[in-house]
Amino acid sequence: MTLREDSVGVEDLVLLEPLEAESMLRNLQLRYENREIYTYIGNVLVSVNPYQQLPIYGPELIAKYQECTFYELKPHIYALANMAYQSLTSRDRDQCILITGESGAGKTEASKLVMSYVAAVCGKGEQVNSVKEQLLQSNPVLEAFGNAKTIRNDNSSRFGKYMDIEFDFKGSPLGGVITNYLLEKSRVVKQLKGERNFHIFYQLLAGADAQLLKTLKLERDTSGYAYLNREVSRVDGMDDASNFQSVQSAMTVIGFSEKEIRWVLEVTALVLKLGNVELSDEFQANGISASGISDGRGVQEIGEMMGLDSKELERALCSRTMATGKEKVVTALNVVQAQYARDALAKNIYSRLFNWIVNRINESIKVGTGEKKKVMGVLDIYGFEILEDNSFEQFVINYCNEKLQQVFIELTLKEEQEEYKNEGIPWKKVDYFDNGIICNLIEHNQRGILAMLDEECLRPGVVSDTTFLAKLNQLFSNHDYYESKVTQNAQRQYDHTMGLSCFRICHYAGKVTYNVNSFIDKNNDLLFRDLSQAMWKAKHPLLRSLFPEGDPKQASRKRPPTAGAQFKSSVAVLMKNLYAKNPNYIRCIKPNEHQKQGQFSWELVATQTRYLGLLENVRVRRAGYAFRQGYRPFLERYRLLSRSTWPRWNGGDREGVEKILGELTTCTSEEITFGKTKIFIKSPKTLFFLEEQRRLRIQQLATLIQKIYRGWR
Ligand code: AOV
Ligand code: MG
Repeated sequence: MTLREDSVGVEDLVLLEPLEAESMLRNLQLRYENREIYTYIGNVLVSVNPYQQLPIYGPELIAKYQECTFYELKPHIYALANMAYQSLTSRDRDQCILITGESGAGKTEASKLVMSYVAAVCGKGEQVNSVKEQLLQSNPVLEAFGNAKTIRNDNSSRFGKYMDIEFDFKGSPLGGVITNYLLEKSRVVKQLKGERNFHIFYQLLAGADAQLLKTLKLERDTSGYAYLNREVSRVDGMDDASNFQSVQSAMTVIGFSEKEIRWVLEVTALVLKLGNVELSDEFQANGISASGISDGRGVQEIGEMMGLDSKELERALCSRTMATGKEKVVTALNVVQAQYARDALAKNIYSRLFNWIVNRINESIKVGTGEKKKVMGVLDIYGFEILEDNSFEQFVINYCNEKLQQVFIELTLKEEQEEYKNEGIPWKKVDYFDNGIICNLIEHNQRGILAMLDEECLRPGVVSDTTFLAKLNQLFSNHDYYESKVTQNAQRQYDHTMGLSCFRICHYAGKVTYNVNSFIDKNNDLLFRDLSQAMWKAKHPLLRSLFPEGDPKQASRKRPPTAGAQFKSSVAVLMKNLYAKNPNYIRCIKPNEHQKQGQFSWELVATQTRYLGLLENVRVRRAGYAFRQGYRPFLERYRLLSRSTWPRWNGGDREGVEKILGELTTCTSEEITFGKTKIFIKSPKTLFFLEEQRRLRIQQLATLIQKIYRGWR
């Protein structure tokens, strides 16, 4: 390991001197410019997206990293994956790999590199290989249905993913479980300028043969579909048609039957076709407009494909049944409402299809409950988001990141503490920012923002985003991490960038202003009962199974949990899962906004390092001892510096290390501490000094050898 500060900077930020935001950035930049995209903070891996294929991956390097310990070779994702896999197998500790970073920072690529590393080093044999294939092939399927081109990333994951890979006692994979979080379903019906819908739609239209298109009643041309942004249909370097073939074969490898694949494609086609259902004002009575479907053929085809009378579908789209007591009242929807209903249906069909696919994959890769398993979890989840306009989605995403930061700090500290205890070194308290108060502000069971939102959603009477906001403003008027126009006015702090319908949270990563518009609607996430009932009547087996609540027998069932409540409980499950495991972190950084190689935007990286809390991470790590290493490797490295240990040393490892340090340095016990198995060094300077001495000594030895060699000649 190169511990000197040389042309490519330090390989471990813990050794940075002086430690400031600026020196940290400079170091990352220097390394990036030298194509060194990986840097450590202790055992945390920082990865800067190279936006180019570097010759640093593949079987040969995997083999190399497999044989070495963590710090022996250059920082690399393989070293991290290796460390996790080794502690899983040899120390029998369940592991999790947490990959965070903003959109386009390289999380998904990192998760695939980890998976490919593990697949390459774990077990062999026909059975094992088939499990590996299934696990690896889940990626292209989930990416087809869950990824899309956005302004930030041509292959952006629009869902969060956590995957447990399960191993037997020998370390061979048995299977796994995938959990998905919050698919961005609004994309199904609308995309921002320059963005695309989910990849699968384009793959299907480009890759299906004429026969399949005909059966699905689709046209090849993407411009004929209202749900597909007309201005972008292709992505540079992405071959939709050939990806379509890969997705289908991946589904087959995973275990989808031919029939199931057909169902999935049919439901996908249905969503596209729904977008083309045109609604118009059909008639006006008593001054109230009602909607009707203007394109009869389209709806006829959809009905046929769904196995549902098209009149029934039309009724469900254009009217709403309300039950008041025992009576049912049917009201006609106006065009805007009917369009809303149509889009809600399309979004629901698609997001439920996505969940169904995840469940179907899980069925294939599921491991029997009886077996004792070791688990490696891989989390690839959206990073902290501050957009120009932040809504409910950003709110829950940022909440999740707030929780992850909490896990991060707590587990990093816990790990440090444990190491000190194991090594018999006294623990000193470390000061750090505890974001528990912000988590609480959001998630408190009775008084948190999510609880307030639920209360508003369930409250009878007139509720609106405004009443919700008023409630928050009142409740949190004195909260240190909550701001609103109202609290600002009270404190005479006028901030004109903040609108009336906004509230602001001071997250650990920075302040974010949320606009409450549509919070209630998005949290309710209700589909008109007419629509779910109609879907349940459809004969299409998959479509029907997606709407169990449409079963009239279920009609009186309890209201489903709100989107916020669902998200909160899935985050809680995730946290419990993570706390039970040994964490390994990959912090991904996006170097520029243009998806271009070689460009390092100082500002952009500075913001991300702040969101990721990297400086805090280094501080925690350095609060005690910046560097620690087992006695044996330390002795091997610096043996040549002392006459006592060079050229021969017959004593114990620890004594050897004591001899070297005693001869070379005048360090106090404050600076150097001897643990049970490791030497702990407080300041990087001591280490740089040793490294420099080692470099000089090697030079000296080399000259000596040359002289002897010349003498011989
Ligand atoms: P993300 O997962 O963090 O974004 P990706 O993993 O999709 O980001 O990375 C974005 C793109 O960067 C990839 O498609 C690659 O082109 C490139 N890239 C990332 N990592 C590497 C690497 N190690 N080597 C070469 N190219 C890389 V998002 O899913 O948008 O949050 O929601
Ligand atoms: Mg991704």
